[in-house]
Amino acid sequence: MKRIVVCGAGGFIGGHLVSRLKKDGHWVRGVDIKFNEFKKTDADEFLIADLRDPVKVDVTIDETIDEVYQLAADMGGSTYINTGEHDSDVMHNSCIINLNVLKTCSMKNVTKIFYSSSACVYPEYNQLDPDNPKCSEDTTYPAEPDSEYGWEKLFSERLYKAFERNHGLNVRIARFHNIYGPLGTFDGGREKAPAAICRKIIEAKIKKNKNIEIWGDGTQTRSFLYIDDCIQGTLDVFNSNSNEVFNVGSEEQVSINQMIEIIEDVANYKVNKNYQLDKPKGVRGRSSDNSFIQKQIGWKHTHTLKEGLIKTYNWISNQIESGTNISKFSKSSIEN
Ligand code: GKE
Repeated sequence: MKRIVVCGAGGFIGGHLVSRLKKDGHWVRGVDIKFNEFKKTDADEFLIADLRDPVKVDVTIDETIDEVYQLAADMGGSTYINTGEHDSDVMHNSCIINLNVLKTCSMKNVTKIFYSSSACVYPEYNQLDPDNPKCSEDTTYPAEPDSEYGWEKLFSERLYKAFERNHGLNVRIARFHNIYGPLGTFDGGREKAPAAICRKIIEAKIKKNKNIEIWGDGTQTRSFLYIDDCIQGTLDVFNSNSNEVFNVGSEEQVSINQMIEIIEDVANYKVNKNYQLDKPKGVRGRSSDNSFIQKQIGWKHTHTLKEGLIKTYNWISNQIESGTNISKFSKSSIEN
C-alpha cells in the first residue's frame, strides 16, 4: 500500500483516479480547489486547497507521501482554450501549480510523480488534414501547438523532465487525447465535444426540438478515449519501467458529424445540425497514435466510441432528468 496524493482530485479524471487507487488498496489524499461536482470522493482525506499557493502544496505533499499524481490544471474544451480569452489564466495557473508541485516533491521523499499532459502539445502543421493527422510522440518538435494551453503543457513536460534529470525525480508523463465519460462536466463552458453533444441531443429530445448547434462544419476529426481506458493507461504508464512520454488516447478517429450520428443512434432521436462556423474549433484533425505505447508497455484501449458514448449519454441523461444539485456531494473536508 502506498500513500498517494492526487492533485486535481475534484476533477473528472482525478476523481476516477482516486476511486481506482482506493480500489487498488492505497491510502489517498485528494486535493483540489473544489469538490467533485457529481460524486462524493473516495479519498481517505480531501483537502480544499489552492495549489497556486506553495504553502498549501507543502502541507498537501508532506513527508509521509510516497507518490503524487498531478492532474490539477486550469482547462476545458474548445470553448475554454481556443478562444484566447483565458490564455493568461490557463498558462499562469497551470504552470504555477506544476512549479509548486515539482519543487515540493523534489524537497520531500516523493518516490514517483505522474503528470497529465495533453494531445494539445502537437504541432498544428501536422493537424491540418482531418483525414490524416500526425500525432505520434516523435512528431512533437519543431513545436507549434495550436493553443497557449498546449504550449503550457509542453513547457511543463520539459519542466518535469528537467527535475527528473537534475533532482532524480522518477517522472511519468502521459498525453491524454480528449477523455470522456460519466462524471465529466457536460455544461457551463468547459465541457468537451462528446459530453456537449450528448447534452444538446438530450435537451433537444426533451423539448421535442430538432435543431442543435454544432461548432465548425462537423468534418473536423478527433479520437475520444473513454475514462476507464484513460485510468488504466495512466496506471500502466505510471507502473512501467519506461520514463518516455506516451500518448494515452483512442485510435478510433471520427469526424464530429460521425460522432453525432452515433449519439443520435444511442438517443434514438435524429437532429438537424446548425453549424456555427465562427465558434472555437481547435485543429482540423487529431487522433492518438498508439504504436509507441503499445510497443513499449503494451497498453491498448478497450472501449469503442459507441460503447463509451452509451454509458456517457445515459449518465448525462440521468443527471439532467434528476436535476442533480451539485453541492449535495460535497464530503466534509479538512480545511487548511
Ligand atoms: N466543446 C464542444 N462543444 N466542441 C464542439 C461542439 C460543442 O458543442 N460542437 C462541435 N465541437 C467541436 C469543436 O469545435 C472541436 O473542433 C471538436 O468538436 C472537439 O472539441 P473539444 O472536445 O471541445 O476539444 P478539442 O479536442 O478541440 O481539444 C481538447 O483536447 C483535449 C486533449 O485531446 C482540449 O480542449 C482539452 O480539453 C484537451 O487537451
